[in-house]
Amino acid sequence: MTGPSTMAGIDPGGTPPTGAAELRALAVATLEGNWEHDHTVPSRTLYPHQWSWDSAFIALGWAHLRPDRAWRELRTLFAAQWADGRVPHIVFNPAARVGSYFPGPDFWDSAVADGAPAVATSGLVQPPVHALAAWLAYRRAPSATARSALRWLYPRLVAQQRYLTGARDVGGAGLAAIVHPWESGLDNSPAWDEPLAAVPADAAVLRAYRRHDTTHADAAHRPTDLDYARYVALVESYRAGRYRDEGLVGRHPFLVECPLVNTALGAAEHALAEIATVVGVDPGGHRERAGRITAALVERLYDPVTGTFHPRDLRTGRLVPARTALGLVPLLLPDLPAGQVEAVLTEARSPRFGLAARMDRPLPSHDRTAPDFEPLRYWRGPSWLNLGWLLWQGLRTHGRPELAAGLAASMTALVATAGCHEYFHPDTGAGLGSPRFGWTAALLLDVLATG
Ligand code: 2M8
Repeated sequence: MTGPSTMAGIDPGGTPPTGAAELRALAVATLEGNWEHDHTVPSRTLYPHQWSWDSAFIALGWAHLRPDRAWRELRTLFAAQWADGRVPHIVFNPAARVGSYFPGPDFWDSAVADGAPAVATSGLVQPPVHALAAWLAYRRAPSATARSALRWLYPRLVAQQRYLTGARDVGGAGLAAIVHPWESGLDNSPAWDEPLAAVPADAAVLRAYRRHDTTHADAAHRPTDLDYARYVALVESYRAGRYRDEGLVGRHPFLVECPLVNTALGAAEHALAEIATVVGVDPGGHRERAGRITAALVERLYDPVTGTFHPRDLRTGRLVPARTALGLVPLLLPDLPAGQVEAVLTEARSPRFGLAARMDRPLPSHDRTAPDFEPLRYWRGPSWLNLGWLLWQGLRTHGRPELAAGLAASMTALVATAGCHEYFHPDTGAGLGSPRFGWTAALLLDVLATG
């Protein structure tokens, strides 16, 4: 692995800059420092392999800078796609130090599955934001090379959708179910507490393994040992069935329909309709599927009583009561009905999330008025740029430029004050988690370039 590099005299670990040009240079230096021959690591310390949704966001950042790397990033990820269409959430770099991440390739043992690629991967997925990222990357930097990359990606993105709406439609209503909190990307969100409580595990499981995250990050910011034991137990359950999805009901203890995963699924069909037009395919089927996903999302995950979206626990049939930032993400869907658009905007502007044309504090990942809001623990309160970016896209899609500008200013200020951290304190804006974090840099570049 190469060490962090610097560009334009900017040290990604040094004092954060304030001007737009300096900020851009910091983001560029961060991406350059995390580039690893054919992909970008989220972080050199905590996450030394390729992560699926990180790569989608990161590709969008590269499109502003080195479009060749945007397409390389996505090609590397999709080269590890499984025969059933799933895009693994981690693609392991064989050159990375053995033991540099837990759970590593031995633990996942992807070779037990039929149709896994030659390279070692995890067996889970992450939110399918890749079609959207590929489409936006193309729009930001259209070229013949980009068109040919889209032609290569298109059937693979379609296969990804087919997997999620086929094998993963456990609830039978046209939405994808997740089998692990890691599949949501918001691993430790309070949204998963209730469904996770049903997963049998005790912290002793961890004595058989060694966590690495708490060596690189403050344990008080990371999931508890008991939650981590449940994460491990869930992987063991899925792996024991060789990562097959048939008959998950009854044998797998965590099955949830997540608003973010399913918003990404719908947004992907909208993006695929655009990509289809570029590559010369009829976009009609994608538009129809997008409409069906949005309708199912509203029908199954919107609660008219709370006025926001919640995950649905398929084992109990109930919506999970926690009001997290997951509830705001459906605004990304261009065909979200007006009633839900207004409801999400009301939720976002409430004291729970504080969205405003002039924001006094960053967007939190969880309801800041909730008793289980934790400003330091990851995904349970801190502010993340990818959640901000998804909401920012939604605000622009639904014609709310003042709110979009307020959110963009808040995200920019976070990096200007603290640097390209993984996440930020939701009150003070202090940088938390890993420094020099890939998607923070990439999405900042997109916000700065798009205004
Ligand atoms: C975090 O997840 C990994 C497991 O996949 C971890 O905690 O070790 C999450 O923030 C996830 O959304 C992200 O993709 C990953 C890499 O940045 O880190």
